[in-house]
Amino acid sequence: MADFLSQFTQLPSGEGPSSDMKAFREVFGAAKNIVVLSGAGMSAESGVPTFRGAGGYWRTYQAQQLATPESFKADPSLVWEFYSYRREVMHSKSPNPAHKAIAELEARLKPQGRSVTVITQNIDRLHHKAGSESVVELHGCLFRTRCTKCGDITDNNESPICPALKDKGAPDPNAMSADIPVSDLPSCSKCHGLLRPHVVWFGEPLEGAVLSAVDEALEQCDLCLLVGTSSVVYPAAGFAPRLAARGVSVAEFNLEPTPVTGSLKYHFQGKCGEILPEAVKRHPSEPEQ
Ligand code: BJW
Ligand code: ZN
Repeated sequence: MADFLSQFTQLPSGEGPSSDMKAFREVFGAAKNIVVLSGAGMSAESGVPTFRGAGGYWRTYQAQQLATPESFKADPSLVWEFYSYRREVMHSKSPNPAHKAIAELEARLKPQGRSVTVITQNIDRLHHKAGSESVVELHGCLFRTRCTKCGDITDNNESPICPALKDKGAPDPNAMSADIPVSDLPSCSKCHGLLRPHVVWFGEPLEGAVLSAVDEALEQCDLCLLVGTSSVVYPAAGFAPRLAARGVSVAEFNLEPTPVTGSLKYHFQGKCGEILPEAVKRHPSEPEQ
């Protein structure tokens, strides 16, 4: 334990967030309703590429270039290749120690009358796979489709999602675009309309029910763990500063500082798969199981 704590040197007071793990552990031990707000960095150690930075390219495109309704309208085949590739990649990916620590935390705190709610920007389902039960998917899910004609939303775990996308979507910058005709792209079983991934692209509103669930979780929250997000995409980027402004302790776990770091109580720099499990392990004040 001494070795683990010694890697975090405390910043002088008044100069930004603290990295005093011992102080964080005391706040953690007393928290009743914990919110975990996660981003792509949460899944990085599972081998899932993040959005921004060097790993965020597919062919010659930055991931966020393709995550727009305009791109889908202009070239649905290209955007489906991108999402089909990401779906196929996920079949070989598993939750990492950070996902597992959060899931175990929820199960451990529940009998104590304490809650853990995950609000994730990720669409990869790894929190569910790890066993987390209370999960709000802010930006949708890679394994759900929505009909562009009738609006029907369906779970879809098919591999490949349609015959025309079999073996397509190679991420190599030299890969040729498959140019699949719309009639051969995934289609609705009810009305034959073109399906799209049930995810939230730039410029699109988040679902009302999702935002209500977020409001409720943030309202109850007395400790927030902000894990692996660059905190540049709204509305998610506003959640932690909103809590911090209310005096709620927010602890950020990231490889680097982000635009919101300065407004938070704690910042722990490093890989979340290494730091989080130690940070949320059983506190001495908790009953032994
Ligand atoms: C590690 C690690 C390790 C790595 N351990 N850490 C207010 C102000 C300004 C702009 C706006 C605003 N409100 C709305 C906007 C516009 C826009 C926006 O925010 N733009 C900004 C870029 C400026 N927002 C929207 O358009 C949103 N819609 C909206 O607000 O609608 C309003 C509306 C109302 C009524 C009618 C119409 C509209 C929608 C945003 C949707 C975002 N969608 C995407 C794609 C989802 C589908 C998919 O996955 O394909 O969501 S974009 C992409 O970014 C994805 C992510 O969820 C999201 C956030 O990225 P994330 O998770 O933070 O990843 P990275 O890669 O950026 O960061 C990884 C981090 O991990 C880094 O910090 C690393 O250091 C760290 N890390 N390894 C710990 N091992
Ligand atoms: Zn339909």
